Amino acid sequence: MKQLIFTLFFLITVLNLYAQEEHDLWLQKKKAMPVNVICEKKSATLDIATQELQQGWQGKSGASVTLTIKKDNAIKNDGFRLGQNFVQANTELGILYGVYELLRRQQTGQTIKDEIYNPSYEIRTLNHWDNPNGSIERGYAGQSIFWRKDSSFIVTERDKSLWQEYARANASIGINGSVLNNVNASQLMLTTDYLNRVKAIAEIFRPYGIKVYLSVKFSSPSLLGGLKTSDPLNDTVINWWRAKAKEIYSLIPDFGGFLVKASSEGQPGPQDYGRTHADGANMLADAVKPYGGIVMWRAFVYSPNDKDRAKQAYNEFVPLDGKFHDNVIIQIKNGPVDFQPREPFSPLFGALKKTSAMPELQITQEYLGHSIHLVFLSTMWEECLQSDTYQQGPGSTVARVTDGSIYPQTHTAIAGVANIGLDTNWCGHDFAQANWYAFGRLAWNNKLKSTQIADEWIRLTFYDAASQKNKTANYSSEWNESFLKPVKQMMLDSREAAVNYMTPLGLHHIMSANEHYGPGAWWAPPRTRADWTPPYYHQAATNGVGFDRTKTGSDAVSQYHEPLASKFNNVNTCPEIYLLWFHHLPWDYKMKSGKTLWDELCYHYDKGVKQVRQFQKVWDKVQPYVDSSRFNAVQRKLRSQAVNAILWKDACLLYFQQFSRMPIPYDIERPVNNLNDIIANDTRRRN
Ligand code: GCW
Repeated sequence: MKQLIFTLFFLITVLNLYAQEEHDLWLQKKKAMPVNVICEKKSATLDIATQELQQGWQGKSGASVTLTIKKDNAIKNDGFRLGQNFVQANTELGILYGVYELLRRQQTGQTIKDEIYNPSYEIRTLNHWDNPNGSIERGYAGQSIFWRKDSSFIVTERDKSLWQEYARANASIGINGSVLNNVNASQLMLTTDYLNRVKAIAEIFRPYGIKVYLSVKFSSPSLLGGLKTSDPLNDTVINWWRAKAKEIYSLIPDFGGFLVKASSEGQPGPQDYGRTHADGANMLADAVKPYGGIVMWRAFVYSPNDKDRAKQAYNEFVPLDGKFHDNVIIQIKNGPVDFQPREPFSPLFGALKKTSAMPELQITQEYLGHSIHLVFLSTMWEECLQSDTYQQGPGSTVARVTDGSIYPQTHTAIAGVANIGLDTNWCGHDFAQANWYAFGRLAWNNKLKSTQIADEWIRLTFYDAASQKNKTANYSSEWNESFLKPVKQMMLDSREAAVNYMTPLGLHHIMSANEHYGPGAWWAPPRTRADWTPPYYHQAATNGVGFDRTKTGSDAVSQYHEPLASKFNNVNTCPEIYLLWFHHLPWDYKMKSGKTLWDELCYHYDKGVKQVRQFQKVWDKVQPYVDSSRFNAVQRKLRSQAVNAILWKDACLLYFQQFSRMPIPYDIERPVNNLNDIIANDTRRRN
């Protein structure tokens, strides 16, 4: 009996330890060297900075590090100057960020020289699509860390410690804002119970420099306040919002502001009252202005009447350029349709010239295999941020037209839709943590390369320094060769692999309806909005496939500056990665490779599957370097990913083959699923 209890106790402790590694993200506990921290001032933020140094110092044993707050014009916002033994900044938060950078550089073996680090964006936020009942829209890692189903508003010790860990993780990568609820917002969020909980969250976040924001429902004055209208130009409505802002700021003096999804996918908005987005955004912006708040107004709008959904945000917002107040920022998804595995950048970037514009990226993998597929999204975001809009000639990248480099913006910002939930590992998939990390790093420095980000993340998350002692003398070089190198390559290839087995050559929006996980190119029940059905996007027919957005088609190409408009318009110069986004082409169209379009499509799907099969081999081989809990979890997920990749390939090839009427090249593995079965399963799952 005694033995059994002991064994159980041992097992639980070991399991907990393992879970702890998943839970600690890129902030794995390290054995620290003694360090002497010299800091003249005292504050909660500076105490954290000091403590972090003491707990994580990897430099010379007994070294002294000075933390100095001193005005320096070369340092912007919460930027900092860093040397081996000092951090200097204009603000306390700058000191904290500098400390995290110093420790990161020590832990990842990067050089530390006297250098200034300035953030690319002033506001770097996570958007949580968390509902008041604790569920998360497009969340794949458990329930909300902020809200609970039982609508109990008691703030527990567990809540507090989780929020603190979350705040610390964010601060360590420079994130400084959290929108705490879904953009499909509930008016409940503005009631006293919820606002008091927001206050409690803000108090935990404050020393880490994380401001809280809320998504608001535009019709709240009617729904909550009982007003007859929520018309943004109506005085009682204006006063209702002013009073609400006053109430919020009396609870949370550093409240960040509002995020708004309005007149979009059925959400109420100014257009319900015959007003414009500018009328709506400005009214809210004026309400928070006296307190220094901002409004992030989403440009994610489309209606079923338009012939091309991809054009609509541009059409609605460009005429309003210059009409928004200076504390409004237009939040624009990276692509013109949705967060697809690949889209060209939204043409709104580079079109707005007198309005602050901010990119919205999706960290949660709604269209990229949820928390089942291993997909490192950094390369996708890098592709978007480095896309040239040509707004002011070559070099006007999305990064530069949003970070204030091309024209002055009153505020600069970037948002990432979070993938965080109550799961022990926060993100559902251990590798999905890398996407949270990558978002923060790119928000801080939008010129960073994905290879550096992956390198840092792997070292911080998986390198077990303690194990060096138990193993060979040159464990670190062995680890670099046998773990870091192959795992990094797998991560860097993973997004292209997903594009290959899901939506190659510019295909998009052909996923299964509702849950957006598997394939669903066929889905088009009668009386469904066409722009919610895949055939609207792929346009497959016997004469070919793809959406004609050329000048003779929907003319979406003309929303881009030259020379891009002409480049996309001409089938010979359009990059093949965007081919079927911009062109409808016959199945036997000759590709650059010499293959027909049909064959090329088949080989892309096949390649995607092969890449995932390869990832499985890579992972199996690195087993000696990973704790068994994370090893097994990732191995299981890779198996599911492979099954799903094969399903995508089979479904898409068999479905499109009905139109191409051409054989699948004979050197490609034959489908193992029947199209009818796939469709039947898909339909069953949805009913
Ligand atoms: O991609 C779609 C999602 C919705 C989401 C919407 C949006 C929050 O399927 O779940 O709603 O985008 O971004 O507003």
